[in-house]
Amino acid sequence: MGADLLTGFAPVAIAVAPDVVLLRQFVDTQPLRAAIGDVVVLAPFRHLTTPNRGTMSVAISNVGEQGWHSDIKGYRYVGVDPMTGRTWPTMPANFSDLAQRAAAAAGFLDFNPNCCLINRYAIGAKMGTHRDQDEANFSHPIVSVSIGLPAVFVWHGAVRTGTSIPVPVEDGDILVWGRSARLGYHAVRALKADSRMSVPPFRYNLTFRRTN
Ligand code: MD3
Ligand code: FE
Repeated sequence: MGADLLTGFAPVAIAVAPDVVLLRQFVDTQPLRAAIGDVVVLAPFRHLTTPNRGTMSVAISNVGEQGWHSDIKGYRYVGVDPMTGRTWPTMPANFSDLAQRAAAAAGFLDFNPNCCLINRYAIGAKMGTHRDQDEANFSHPIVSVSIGLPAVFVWHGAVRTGTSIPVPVEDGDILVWGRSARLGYHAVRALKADSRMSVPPFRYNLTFRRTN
């Protein structure tokens, strides 16, 4: 495989577990940050309420035909943003192109996501162990792009309490998982302050999915 045109680094695909592929330093995130800044004017970041009446430490927004939402009624996808009453912003072309390209590099051809959840982690924010199961079709992979401060993903696999594999991820890293790993349990550890990229002190994650 040749040097990556965007980053100048040789792309390296690492198998974290069966059907879980990490693409380190796959993308220059600067254009992605610009696109995030544009879309959150239309669909602002918000801290959602969970069915057990907690508040998520991660702030979220969405782009695409559908958006992931949570309130006391449960987790689900919605075509209209409950905060604004408008449809979600159109998925930027550089988002969908990247998701398709990363999925293909990880061995998942023809991925065509219809939504992208944008997560924003401030220092201390975390995501507890869960699996992505609110979609109507699990035959599609998921592509996750890390932007900004480094974090530690944790892969548990088929059993919530199973052996955990910590995966440190940095700006520009992409994780792709599907097939036997599609319903695997995973988490993100509490974000720590890090001198590598302190302004702004956030980690963003783009999670591309096909819901149908
Ligand atoms: C695969 N968000 O929004 S990576 C979600 O970083 C969500 O914000 C993560 O999980 C985030 O539902 C996206 C998901 C993940 C985490 C750890 C893993 C996938 C993994 C470890 C190994 C393999
Ligand atoms: Fe998840």
